[in-house]
Order: sequence, then C-alpha cells, then structure tokens
Amino acid sequence: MRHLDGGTFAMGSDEFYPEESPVHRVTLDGFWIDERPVTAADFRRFARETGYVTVAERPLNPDDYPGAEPELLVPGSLVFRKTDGPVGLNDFRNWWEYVPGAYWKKPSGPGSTINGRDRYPVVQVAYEDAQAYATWAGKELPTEAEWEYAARGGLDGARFAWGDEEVVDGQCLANTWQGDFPWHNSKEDGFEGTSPVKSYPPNGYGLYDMCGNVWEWTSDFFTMRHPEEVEKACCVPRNPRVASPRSTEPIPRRVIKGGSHLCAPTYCLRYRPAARQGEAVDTSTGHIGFRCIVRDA
Ligand SMILES: [Ca+2]
Ligand SMILES: [Ca+2]
Ligand SMILES: [Cu+2]
Repeated sequence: MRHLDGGTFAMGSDEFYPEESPVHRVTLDGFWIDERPVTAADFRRFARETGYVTVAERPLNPDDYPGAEPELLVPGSLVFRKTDGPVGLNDFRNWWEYVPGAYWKKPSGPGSTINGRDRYPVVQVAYEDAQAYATWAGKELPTEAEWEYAARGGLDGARFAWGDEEVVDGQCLANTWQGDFPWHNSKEDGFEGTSPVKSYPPNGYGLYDMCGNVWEWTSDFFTMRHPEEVEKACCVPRNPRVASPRSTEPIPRRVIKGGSHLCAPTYCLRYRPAARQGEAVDTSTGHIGFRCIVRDA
C-alpha cells in the first residue's frame, strides 16, 4: 500500500460528461491505498480462507427481479462479447451478455478460468463482494473523493492520471480500447482484455492501473452531479461521502471509477480520474474490480 497525506484538491471536471461537474474543492484526511487492484490470487486466498460465496454464484430470488425472464434468474454474470461488426452504441446489450455460470473463477463463463491469471485483477465481483473482501483484509473501500484524489497522483486538474495528453511519446499509459468499439480492437496498448496489474507506469503517487484495466468500486452512492463549489475556504467539505441512495431505483447504484479496458475514445472517454459511473450494487461484470484503503487513525 502507499500512504497519501491529506490535502485539498479539485474534484470533478467540467470538460467531459455532465455527471463529472461541477469542479469543486474537497479536503481529505490521509489514508493508505492499495498500489494496484485486488488480483485473482488475492481474491482466491480470501475465498479459500472464508468460504465466501459471491453474489454471482448465489441463486436469485424472483421477488427481487419482478418481470425478469425466468431463464435469466440463474446465477451468472455479465460477459463482454466482441461483435462481428459495427453496432448501435446506444444499447449496451449489443455487447454485454448475461452468462449463467460466469463468476470470479470463470470470468467468461463455463470453460473459462483464472488459472495462470494470478496477477490479473479479480473481476465479476459485485459491491457486496468487494466490501466483504475489504473487511476480511482489515481495510475499507474508498469513497469516490478518496479514489479520485489518489488517481490524480498530485496533478490537480489534469485530464488523465499522468497529465493532459492521452498518449505520451507514442506510449499508451493505461489499458483501454484502441480501434472501433465494440468490434475492432487494435490493441496498441498490448492487451485485448484485462492486463496483469502493474503493466503500465504508476501515477505520481506510485499507484498502478487507477485508470483503465478495470473499473473500481467506491463506497459512494451515485448522484447525477457533484455538489456546487463552496465560496469560502472554511466551508470546503471534509471527507465527503454519499452514504445513502439519492434515488428510488429498486437496486441502488454506487459509483465506479477509472474506466476499463473497454473504454474507447470514440465511445466512452472515461479512463480519467474525474470520470464516474453508477453501477447497480448487485451487478458483476468482466470489467469491474476494486482496491482497498486504510484511513489514518
Ligand atoms: Ca487494451
Ligand atoms: Ca482501474
Ligand atoms: Cu468506459
């Protein structure tokens, strides 16, 4: 883990998507943060020691999913399927498939495996699974503000975790998607799917894979935008968190951060510290993982 001193930073961005705005100051106390996402090997150790069963492995209660097709009410997870050619980008069902039997050990479904993938981020974990791991490890999940502060690596206001330019000296600095999503991946960054953690240089705080590779769960519930910047320095929020759902969705959404290997500039420019998305807490997919923190006492 790496220790970050507390401080004040500009959270959010006014340059990209509306949910990232407005930019507003936030003050945080110091904390330790995992220098990389939790890996498949880490999660295997947790599952072995505790016998923990993830959300994707548990039988579904039809009462929780009124109107759902019965064949979808079997344990499983969302798996990305590259398409044969261009498809409409406004319907994610064109490339996400609910695969019965997909879970963290078989991330693409029956027949897939994490053998040989110890250093890859664990995926197919729902919020509750990430939370259970963190508790077992004696850690916690970061708030959105903590995660973003860490991802910025001290470069206040920069677009990316490494600066303002997407590609530096012709080098990709995160695992994202190059080419035409979701059918043609030119892999200029070396990887089609997830990549072993630490495959790219760390940010200014020595943290790897904050952006790209896998999205990461945070403990905040999702809001459509950030609170307004406060006028007076005295009133800058300290250690802000969104601890209860702000909407009446049947399944609440928490904030995920940092984008993934499926972010293509032409479709989703979210491999940035300010980027955010709401994800239903019971959802597990092949592009969401997490990392943990320990707050200063
Ligand atoms: Ca890639
Ligand atoms: Ca990441
Ligand atoms: Cu994306």
